[in-house]
Amino acid sequence: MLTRGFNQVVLLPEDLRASREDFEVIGAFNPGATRLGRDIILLVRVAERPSARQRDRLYLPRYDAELRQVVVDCPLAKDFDTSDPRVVRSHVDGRSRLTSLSHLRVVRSHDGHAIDRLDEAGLWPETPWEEFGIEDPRITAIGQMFYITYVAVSRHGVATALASTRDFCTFERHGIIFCPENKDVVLFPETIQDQFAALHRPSGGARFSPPEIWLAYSPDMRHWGRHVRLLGGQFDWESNRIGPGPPPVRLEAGWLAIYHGNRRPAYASEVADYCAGAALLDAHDPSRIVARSREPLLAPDTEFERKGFVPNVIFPTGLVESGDTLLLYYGAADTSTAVVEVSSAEILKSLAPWPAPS
Ligand code: MAN
Repeated sequence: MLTRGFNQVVLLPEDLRASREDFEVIGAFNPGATRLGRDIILLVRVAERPSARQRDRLYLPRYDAELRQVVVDCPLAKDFDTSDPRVVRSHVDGRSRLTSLSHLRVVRSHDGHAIDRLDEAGLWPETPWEEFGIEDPRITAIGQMFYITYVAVSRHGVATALASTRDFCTFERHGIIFCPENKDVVLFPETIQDQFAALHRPSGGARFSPPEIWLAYSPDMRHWGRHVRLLGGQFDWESNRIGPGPPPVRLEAGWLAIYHGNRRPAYASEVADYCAGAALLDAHDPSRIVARSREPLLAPDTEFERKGFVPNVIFPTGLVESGDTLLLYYGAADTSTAVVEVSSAEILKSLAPWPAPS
């Protein structure tokens, strides 16, 4: 485990006003991060839900692309499995719904810690593929452009879409780039042998799909191929789920890719800890792993990581270099945005050579 530098919450749900009077903000978390001029920009996932409560009903928000507005469905609670606070599953037709609806909001900071401005700008659900919200953005700067990969959730599944911006005031959408089930797609900030490269996490829960991170290439960022399996959940702390965190960052030693791991639950309704780990990938051929974490780099520890909408979650999504230090942004307990200062040298020192010598 790393010695943590300055580690703090930078944004809480109560810092944001809900988009409607009958909604409440329950999460401001899992942010993309980048530098723009002198500022650090965070593109934060804001999760909202109806504030109405009635014991026998659920209040499930969704964006209706035909009506072009958010609507709330109120089915009977007894018809759903409600053991996971994030998602409920119908006993009637087996379909799943999210309990909140997320959009993405721009936040600015001059030092990466204090929030100076909460902008109105951002990305909101707009298409049928975003019916249950847009989540967990990652930002990659390439040339003058910032590319944003984000998770688009709908009745058709969990997909990844691409958007771009120059200024974080206006955004251009480029549609779905990885079809369901695929999320946690992160773009490398440089081309590799003249191709764009991405890490992605296909088919989380399908019968023959263990938790794995894959690598893919593209000539234009829209069409992806040359898929290769990069790494799987090898250790207990990453035995259930594993997925890319922030976009990889180029160090002298190679590509540093921070990811999340989630342990297999001990009982059906448990959501076990989400921790952060890292891998060092070869600079010229990122399909080659040089070293990786055997133990979590960061595990839930502070009160704000241990308590919240989903307790015991560290979900890293943004990374900004600041000299030899890295500012690592993460969602804490699916509730707030936190930052921790970590030294890249210390991360590298913590990694074990891979494949492990026999
Ligand atoms: C899933 C997604 C994330 C969330 C984690 C932890 O991967 O819902 O958005 O942060 O679980 O709950």
